[in-house]
Amino acid sequence: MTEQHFDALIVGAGFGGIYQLHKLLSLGLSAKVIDFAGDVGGTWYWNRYPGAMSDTESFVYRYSWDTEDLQSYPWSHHYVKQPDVLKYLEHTVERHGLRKHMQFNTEMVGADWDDEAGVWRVEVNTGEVFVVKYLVTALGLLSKANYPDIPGIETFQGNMCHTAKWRTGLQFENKRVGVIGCGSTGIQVITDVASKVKTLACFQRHPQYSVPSGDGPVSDEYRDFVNQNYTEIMRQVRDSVCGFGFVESKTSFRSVPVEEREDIFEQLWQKGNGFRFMFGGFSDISTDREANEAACKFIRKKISQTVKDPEKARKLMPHDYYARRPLCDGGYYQQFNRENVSIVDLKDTPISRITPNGIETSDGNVHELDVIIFATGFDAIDGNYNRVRIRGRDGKTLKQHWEPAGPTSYLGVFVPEFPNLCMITGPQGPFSNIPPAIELHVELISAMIERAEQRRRESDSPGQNVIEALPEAEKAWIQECESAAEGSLFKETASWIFGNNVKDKKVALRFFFGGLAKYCKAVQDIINNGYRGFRPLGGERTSAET
Ligand code: NA7
Repeated sequence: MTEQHFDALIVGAGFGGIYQLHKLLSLGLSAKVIDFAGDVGGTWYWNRYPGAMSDTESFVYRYSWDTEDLQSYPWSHHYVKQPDVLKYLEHTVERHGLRKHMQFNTEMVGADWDDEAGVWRVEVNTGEVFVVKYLVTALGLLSKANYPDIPGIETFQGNMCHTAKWRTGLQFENKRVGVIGCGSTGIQVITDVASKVKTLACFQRHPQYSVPSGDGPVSDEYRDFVNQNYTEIMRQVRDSVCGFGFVESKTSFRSVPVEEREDIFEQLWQKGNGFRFMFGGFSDISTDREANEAACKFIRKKISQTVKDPEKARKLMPHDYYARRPLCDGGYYQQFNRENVSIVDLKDTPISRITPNGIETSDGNVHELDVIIFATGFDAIDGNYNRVRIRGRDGKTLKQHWEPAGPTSYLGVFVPEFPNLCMITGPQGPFSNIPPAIELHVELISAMIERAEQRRRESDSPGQNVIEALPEAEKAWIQECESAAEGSLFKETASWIFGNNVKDKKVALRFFFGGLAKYCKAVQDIINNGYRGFRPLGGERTSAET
């Protein structure tokens, strides 16, 4: 068993791990990134399914900290597709000389805190053990694939693939293809493959509301404008609620005259983007039932205008709240005008089993297929944490800590009794565009580590210089998250955000819904108040003593 010693081990080589590595190296620390994958990319390494793209616009789906790169790195369209994002992350790693600090095909299997030595001992699948002061987990919000539990799945004689573990080279052209799931991923796959396959059967349990993405090539003038305003754009992102690069509306639905409301929805529809549609025209689509229903009605109208077959249109129309993570697409509903594309409404005829030839529904019909694509989502947020042993002070595992109430944290980053464990986008982090949320976490973690290291150098009791959230701080943050979600229709709508999508998973609030600006302010307040909520570092006085 080989031991490797570093100041920090970072688990995950996606957006979070890459930036964290860069930050820690620039602080003069020794650090290593490991990843189960064969190369960099995180989510974007695995999700290579046809049509995969970010639903955040290109200009804000990137790091803000490398100004020169921000202004010079090319992007051709308003949305970046999976190969573009992967290339961008590879480019960032090369540009900053990070690859030599990374080790791939290496999976964390367990991590134990050694309280006496003040280190984490991290076991990986290669037999090595990493002994580090800081363990930073950049495991990704959406990385553990959720496979459906359908009887007979193992008997299927065609090809099966989950979108989040896409096998490049999987042949679907001119084949009979079935897609299970119509969330963000399902609609992207369906939109992309519909014209390439022989037949496409879309197995849909709950239809979702989707609006156009508004994708298209970027003009030189647009790019010049963005470049000239990048500093202000990135400042606004942090000062906004969702960080999608537009200003959220402060206008309530009811304050707008009835005859003007439809125009606003139409403008949002034309402009594109799911988050803009939900938050850019009215302030209360996700909180006011009447406003929400008006948005639903508008989208349903668009579905009925787009989809020519009234029966297909009926099946595609959602009737629950518009309160899941908002979707956008590049022509999803239009695909159902193709003769070869059908929709199987699983509310009418649930799947009974998978047979060697296809999928059998409760009406006895076997939908014959050559390929089944599972677009069935993720065991999100805590899924990746619960499958490994992470043992903190006194031998308690993170899983045990989270068992009673669901996954909790202080600021989405720190957990009491787990010293020097720092999670990038852990549970109860901001519900927003992901890169800015990641940056905020990396910057907070780096500042905390820098402070602990400084104290360690100054103090004669280095073992005590650990970053550790206090239990009361975690409780207070849970409370903050609860209040921020108060009145949100998201809370009344089942989705992966609360863990409803995975059998036996604890249903709990997994995000801070207060927005990026409030999150930044909360962090700043904590720092300004003597790092409130953290165990004092060795030699420091507690707030009760000062
Ligand atoms: P989602 O949004 O969790 O969607 C998963 C879809 O799969 C959804 O339509 C589910 O239906 C469906 N599903 C899951 N299990 C089954 C079974 N057993 N049978 C039929 N249908 C099933 O995951 P995505 O990957 O699309 O998107 C996740 C996030 O990634 C997205 O929000 C973006 O942030 C990127 P249900 O609605 O549960 O009835």
